[in-house]
Amino acid sequence: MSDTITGGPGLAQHRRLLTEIPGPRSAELHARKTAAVAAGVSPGLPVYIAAGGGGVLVDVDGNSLIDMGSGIAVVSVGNAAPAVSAAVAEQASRFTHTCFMVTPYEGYVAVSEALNRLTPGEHDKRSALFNSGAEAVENAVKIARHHTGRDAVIVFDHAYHGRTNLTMAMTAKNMPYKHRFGPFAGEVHRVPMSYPFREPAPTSGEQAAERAITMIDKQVGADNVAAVVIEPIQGEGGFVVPAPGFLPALAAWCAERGVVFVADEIQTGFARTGDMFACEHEGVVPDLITTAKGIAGGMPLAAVTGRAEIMDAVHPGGLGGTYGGNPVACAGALAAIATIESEDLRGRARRIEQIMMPRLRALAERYPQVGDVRGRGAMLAVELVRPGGTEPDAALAAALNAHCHRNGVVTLTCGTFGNVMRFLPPLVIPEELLLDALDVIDDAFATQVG
Ligand code: PLZ
Repeated sequence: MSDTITGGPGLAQHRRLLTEIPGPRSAELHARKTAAVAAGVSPGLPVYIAAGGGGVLVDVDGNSLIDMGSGIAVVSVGNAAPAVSAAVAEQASRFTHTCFMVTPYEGYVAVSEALNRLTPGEHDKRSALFNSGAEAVENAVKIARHHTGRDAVIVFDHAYHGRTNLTMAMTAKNMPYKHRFGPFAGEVHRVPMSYPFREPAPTSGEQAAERAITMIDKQVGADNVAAVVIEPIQGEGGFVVPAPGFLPALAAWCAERGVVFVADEIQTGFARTGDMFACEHEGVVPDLITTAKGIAGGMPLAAVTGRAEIMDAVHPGGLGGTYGGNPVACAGALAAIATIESEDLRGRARRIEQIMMPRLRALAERYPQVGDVRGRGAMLAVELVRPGGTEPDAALAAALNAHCHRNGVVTLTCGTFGNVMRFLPPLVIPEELLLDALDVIDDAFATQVG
């Protein structure tokens, strides 16, 4: 059955377990994986997938699992979304590659036009396309340095920007991302984030911005700073939502000091938080914005979009790559973007928040181990602590996560301290499935909280 099954929203939208998780066929594949694939590439839940669609993943044993991770915020339009699959198949049958730097094609231009139209701000914009989020971040830094003639890059505590050498330097967390992979790129400076739950005393967004800016001024010097790079809501670092006012104050300081303000919306972008981009929530208009993940319904594509005068500062030939803006990925992106707009997936993300938030808050009332409930739209999390304080409880997060997995709900953890359970369902997930996943999460607390 799993050999012939096709995906998409036509898949039965239910949770159904036929075997234990992982099942025997997954276990067999995992033994092959262990013998063939580098140990450093390590799946969090080794069930091998045969098909996906709507809000489910069907594994090679025929189990149907609820997808609460979207492959880390990628398949927001659903897995194997019909419009994406059709556009990809159609493009793949015409041509799969020319290299845009050799002989160009319309899809790349059309994706750039869409990005210029959809990203915050009415100013003249340009885009450049790449393959991965890390590559987009690298290029945003290249462009900001070229434009300003300055070297320093400012990043934040708990930040995640990728696994390449420069983006490892920009990422905060040592294990597993950086440990023994140095030396790292220079001129990357880290300053404190606004992390309301972990402030020793109540700190407004403006105060937190002032704290960061003072550190930049004193330790780096504004005139040496090319870019401030920030995730409007931090992803891997723990779904940290900065206090209101933090992002606008940083953006205003950047504008005053000629620093390029880069919003890394690789995880938050494309309707995930209920707005097309998370920056819009506070009316922040970044100079450059990096996107990937949700842009193309699962096809590898990433972009830098920004002010024309900054983007166009780079000399012809200064930006590129063999595969960046691959025509098949661009076809997927155009279909995904059309779906986000026509199906009002922003509205769907808000609805998911309306359904999930009260349930997560109820958990916080029942269990003192839930220290914080936060996020926006379909990017929500609970932070787990020892009762009565803020001491992180990563073991509890792992136990809750494992309970969900055993019971057919694909959940993810995150956070500097590994103590955050995060929820990133496809925006098209049917409501009954979401409610079923919430019941499993409730059950995880009932059975795992000691
Ligand atoms: N910036 C904000 O979230 C990718 C990482 C998974 P790539 N996040 C998932 C892992 O463990 O590797 C991410 C992100 C933000 C940049 C990136 C990097 O995007 O497409 O993984 O390179």
